[in-house]
Amino acid sequence: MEELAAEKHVRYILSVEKKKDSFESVVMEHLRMNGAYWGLTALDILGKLDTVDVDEVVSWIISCQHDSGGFGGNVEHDPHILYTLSAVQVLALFNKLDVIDVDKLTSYIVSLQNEDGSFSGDIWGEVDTRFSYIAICCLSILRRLDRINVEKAVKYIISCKNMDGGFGCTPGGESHAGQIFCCVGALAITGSLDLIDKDLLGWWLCERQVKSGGLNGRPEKKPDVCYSWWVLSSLIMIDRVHWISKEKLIKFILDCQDVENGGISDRPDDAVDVFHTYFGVAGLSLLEYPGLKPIDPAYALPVDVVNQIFFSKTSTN
Ligand code: GRG
Ligand code: ZN
Repeated sequence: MEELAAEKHVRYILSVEKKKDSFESVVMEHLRMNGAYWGLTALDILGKLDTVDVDEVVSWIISCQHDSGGFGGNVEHDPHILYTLSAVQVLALFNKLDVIDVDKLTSYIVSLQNEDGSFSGDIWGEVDTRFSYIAICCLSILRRLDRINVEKAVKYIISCKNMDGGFGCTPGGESHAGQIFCCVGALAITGSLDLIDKDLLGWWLCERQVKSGGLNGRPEKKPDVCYSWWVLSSLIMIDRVHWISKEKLIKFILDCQDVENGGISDRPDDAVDVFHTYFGVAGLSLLEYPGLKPIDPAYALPVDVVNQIFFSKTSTN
């Protein structure tokens, strides 16, 4: 079996960051905040975050915060809750959460909660369980969960639960592994996992493993490395990870590497990108692949970063 080409992946991630005029960077312009989270978290799991200029990243993040408190995907881009979580996560990686205006950020997220407990992604109002997860994850990291109505937020998430045990983006929406990660993650963070039928959901999730060892996101779909995150983290949170073959999944992820130039793709022989490189490395971390830092399945941050947020002596509430 191939081994993890860790050094090559580090070099690939650093090169994408430097090539700001490349095709991938131009396409990703509006997603730069998410890209920063994917690349930097992967570097941290690989033990190489110290190769990054912290001050440069932090001042760029600060320049993406708006008066409303929310963050844009890049300088002068509109704020959205999707980029706001990435900004908070990157600052957490560097232990720099104190550089931002937490009250303003908190009030931005609080303003996005709707009467039924759901969350909108920005002022335009689209509702999705992705945004419920993001709001809950962000506020938990900032230790401000008490500022929203958690009970209603949880009730809304449960209203998106389907007969097959999975979750969709709104009530009645088809079960999808990405939405399941969001709903299970939000329920884990709020201590509400007892509201899930773990055997039923575990059954749906473990059926996502296909012959090649990879996982898909819905029945009849192709396997894709990013589901090594969405499905696997959910299985871990509900304590059913032993229902899939870890060895076969490790092999599938390793088969998606570009062992010459670094990077990981969605499936073997496709072109690599930072998104799948991150989810491949994060998936291997969840699978306890040697040499990688462990990652927390609910917060999607390295375990030592999460511990530093919640157990450091200097942090106050
Ligand atoms: C901190 C990890 C982290 C996430 C933040 C944005 C977000 C919260 C979660 C996104 C969850 C989600 C919906 C993921 C799915 C992404 C994806 C691969 C969508 C493609 O779906 P389809 O159905 O593709 O078009 P398939 O794989 O079914 O062909
Ligand atoms: Zn994918």
